[in-house]
Amino acid sequence: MATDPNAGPYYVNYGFSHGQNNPPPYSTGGHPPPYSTEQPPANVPNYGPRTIPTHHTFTPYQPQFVPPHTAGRRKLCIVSSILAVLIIVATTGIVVWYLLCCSCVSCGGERVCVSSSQWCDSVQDCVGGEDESNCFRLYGSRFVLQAYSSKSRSWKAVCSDGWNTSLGKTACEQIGYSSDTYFKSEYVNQNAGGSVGYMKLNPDLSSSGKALHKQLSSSDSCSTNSVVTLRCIDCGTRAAPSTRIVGGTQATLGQWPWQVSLHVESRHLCGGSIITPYWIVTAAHCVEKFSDPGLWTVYAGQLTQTEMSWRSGYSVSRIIANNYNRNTKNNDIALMKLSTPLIFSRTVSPVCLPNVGLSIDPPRSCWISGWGATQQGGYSSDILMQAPVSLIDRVTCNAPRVYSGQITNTMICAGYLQGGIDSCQGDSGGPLVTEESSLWWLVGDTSWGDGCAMRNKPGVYGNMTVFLDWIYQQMRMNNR
Ligand code: 4AZ
Repeated sequence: MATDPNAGPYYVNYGFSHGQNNPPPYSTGGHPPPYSTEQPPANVPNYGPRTIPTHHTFTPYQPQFVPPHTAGRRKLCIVSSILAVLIIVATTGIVVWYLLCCSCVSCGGERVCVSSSQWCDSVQDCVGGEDESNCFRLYGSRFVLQAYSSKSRSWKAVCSDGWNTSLGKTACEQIGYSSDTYFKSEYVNQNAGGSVGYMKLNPDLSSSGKALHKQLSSSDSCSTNSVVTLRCIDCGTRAAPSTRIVGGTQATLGQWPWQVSLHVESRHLCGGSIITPYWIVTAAHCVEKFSDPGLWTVYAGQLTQTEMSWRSGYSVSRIIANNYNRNTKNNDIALMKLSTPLIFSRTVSPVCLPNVGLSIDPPRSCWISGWGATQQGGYSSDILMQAPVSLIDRVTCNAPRVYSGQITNTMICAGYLQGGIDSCQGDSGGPLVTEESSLWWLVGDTSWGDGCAMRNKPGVYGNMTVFLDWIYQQMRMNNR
């Protein structure tokens, strides 16, 4: 990590947002209407201004003489007008119907159109079942449990009436966690839910053996007026006392208990973050050349590389890289699954994944940590280093003199435009975290940058918020 204790923060305040209202799987979004109403057809009659006679003689009961070709033209005119009106009405109707009812979202990789009203309706429409597999999510810093309502095509907080630990464990499994890490369910005032209306457990006892989502119905009332907050894992806390730091400094043991060092052939290559006892988040570019899990050893709970050299680490059973593009550096995230679970302690514990609805907007202050180089082109550090960085909004980071349009929505910039403090070679895959509501959240994974700590070249990190659905999907699909 390249650091300069004298460099100060640079703040620019623009928001960046979650796709928090999308239906469960990835929405293809913004469909243009299938019909354009902009240009009328060329044969539509002309309704331009006509001259209206102001003085005329009215003769009652005297049929006027109309030449035969004029009568035919008038008829044609009336028929065309009626046709034009019908076409406009029909087109408008189709567009309204399309927008209200059938905005399509795709099934996994297939190009099947399943309406958002078919997601989580207990009927499998996608061959892979994607439309029924992502029906619960955790919202905001309080972890409010939300279920997707196919009826209202929106996410609703789950009413706490009738809730219990067993249901909490089931909901955690549906999200992607193991019931082994279940921490707690609590109840909070409905306003914390960030949604209107509820999903409520059916009082009907016959439904209790069914899948959890089938036991819920959308409702306007909830007798306790409280909703479920669900903690699937005790994440984001650290036992170590935090010290005050200006610029980059050496970390102390337990300060970043989710930080791991990833080794190939006994050498530190990349960093990573613990999210569960089995799963590590890292960068896809770290595993691009070394995709065989057998090559890697994971070290947790150690402060120095020297100590790792004589201790044993954890072996890796699976590596799953996202759809990484080495040219654009898009989707630079990967997951490693350990062969044996980590034992959590004062020095080894998970960071929280950023829930939907969590406000983490620039210029929020965050922290980076790692054993990477302490200067551009230099050696990696023996001791774990840490530095404070500020999130930089995408517009600023895409400016011509910064990254000139290279920053996509799968990336976040953090650091300082004046340079001085940054991540560097060897920090890749490691955490960019922030503290909110007394918990630490994973905002990004160290990805790339033009050099280290240079002016107008801040660090670029994978945007964890947009990878959330992918991470949970992988954890659900690879839970054995
Ligand atoms: C790297 O090569 C790397 N300054 C990581 C972070 C940054 C640059 C390079 C950001 O691992």
